[in-house]
Amino acid sequence: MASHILIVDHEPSTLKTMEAFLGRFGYRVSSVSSAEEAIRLLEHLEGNGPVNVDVVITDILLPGMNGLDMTDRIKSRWNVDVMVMTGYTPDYSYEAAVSKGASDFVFKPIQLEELNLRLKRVLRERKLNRERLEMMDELKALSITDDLTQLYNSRYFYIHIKMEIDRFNRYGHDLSLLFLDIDLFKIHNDTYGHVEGDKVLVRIAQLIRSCLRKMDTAYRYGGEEFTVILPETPAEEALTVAERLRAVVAAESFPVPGALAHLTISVGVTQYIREESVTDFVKRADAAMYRAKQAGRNKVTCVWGALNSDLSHIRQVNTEKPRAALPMAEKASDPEKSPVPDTAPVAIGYYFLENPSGADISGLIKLYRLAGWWTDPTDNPAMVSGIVRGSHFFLVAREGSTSAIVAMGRAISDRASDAYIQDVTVDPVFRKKGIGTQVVSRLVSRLKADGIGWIGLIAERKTHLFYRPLGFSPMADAVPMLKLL
Ligand code: GH3
Ligand code: MG
Ligand code: MG
Repeated sequence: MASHILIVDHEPSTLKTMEAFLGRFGYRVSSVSSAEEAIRLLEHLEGNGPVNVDVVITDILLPGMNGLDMTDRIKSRWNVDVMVMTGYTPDYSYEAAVSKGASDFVFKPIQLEELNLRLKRVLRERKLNRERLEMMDELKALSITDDLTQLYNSRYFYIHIKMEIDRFNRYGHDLSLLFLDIDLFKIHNDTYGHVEGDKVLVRIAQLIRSCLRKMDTAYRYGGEEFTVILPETPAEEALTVAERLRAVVAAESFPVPGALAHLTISVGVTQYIREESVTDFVKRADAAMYRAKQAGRNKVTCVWGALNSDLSHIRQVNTEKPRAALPMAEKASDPEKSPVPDTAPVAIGYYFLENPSGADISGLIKLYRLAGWWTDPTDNPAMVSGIVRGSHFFLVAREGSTSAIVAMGRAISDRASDAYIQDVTVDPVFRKKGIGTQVVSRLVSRLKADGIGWIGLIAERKTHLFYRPLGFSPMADAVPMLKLL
């Protein structure tokens, strides 16, 4: 069924243009000219069954109630996404829109093809969230929790991980798994007794839960072993989560009669490999955890690639001295000095694109498709060429020997002092070589040289961590957006 978009703007000409444009893409479009009318329409729909509006796109400056207050009202009552549009005004900020629950923010004058891209992203997230909620509801009916820790049990772990693997096969989103085991827990039990040991399990379960995002799920896998499923998360990001968990547990004091005990965990991290079985996936996470034990415990170890394959490589984090005085089977490496190993070095050149050739356009369409942002009828050369020309800077990375475009990123600046970097995409074959970071940092340098002081980066949430070292920080949890201060 076509997505239903409600446009709120008091300019009849804007309404007309947007209606015609979105209608061309097959959306069902309604429009009203004030916030009050929009709310009345949603109330009317509610009276007749579930509200079938998917996204409201609203101007901020409206005759009565403004767009931000309307966003607040809508988000508190209905499961409808809101995108906010605004012209240049110092009165309303991106942060203000986000704090009211807006899913995205677009500057006027609206670039229609950009609006369509952003709308697609909002709709895609919406679909994923809806599916996840439905899946969660189905599973709630089963007996799925562990009585002691109130985490999910291992039975549910296996049901859920199979579902996430199915979703991986459909959407191709990264999927990572953590395997946690309490270090030397037997000694704790032997020293303080089983009841005290149980309290530790309960507390560690709480700590795990407190470190996770909404879509992540934690399980008591066995006695003192836990697993965490991280959907839409690459191993690099899962490593960060694992390291946070490790550090939080290591910093915790566990009260025991007359004393405070300290405990640590060892964590294995791995990412799902297409086509592999659930067993292989879980085994690899367990093997990664075992390596963390071998390396001295209180460590995080990530295994990339199938075990025993040439592609498999391992990285350890946490260079803290282990608490357990056991021999180190493997030397822990310094994460700063040993980044994710590269497969083979490639020569890459970076170029600002102004007049794209036919081959360039095909390369860019390929990248947009790979990013999953681009579907018919938008992938036409004229449209892509328009995007290149309409961007403040459009940067591409070319592979040296073939000149083929393997990565891109663009900057758009709607005001003299602000710019946004977006559409940063690297061909999967060329990932993990720092190319995306180069694209972003070169765009940043050019924008700064242009005197632009505020640079935002619109990126998929899962790629945020890659750009942290460039100085970007998340602006809000709700929106995939980073701000460079
Ligand atoms: P390692 O660092 O190698 O994991 O050492 P460990 O002592 O944790 O490992 P081992 O597998 O030898 O022992 C696991 C211990 O976990 C055994 C048992 O005392 C404890 N344990 C397992 N399940 C429970 C439980 O439900 N409650 C309590 N209190 N302890 C448990
Ligand atoms: Mg164990
Ligand atoms: Mg243990």
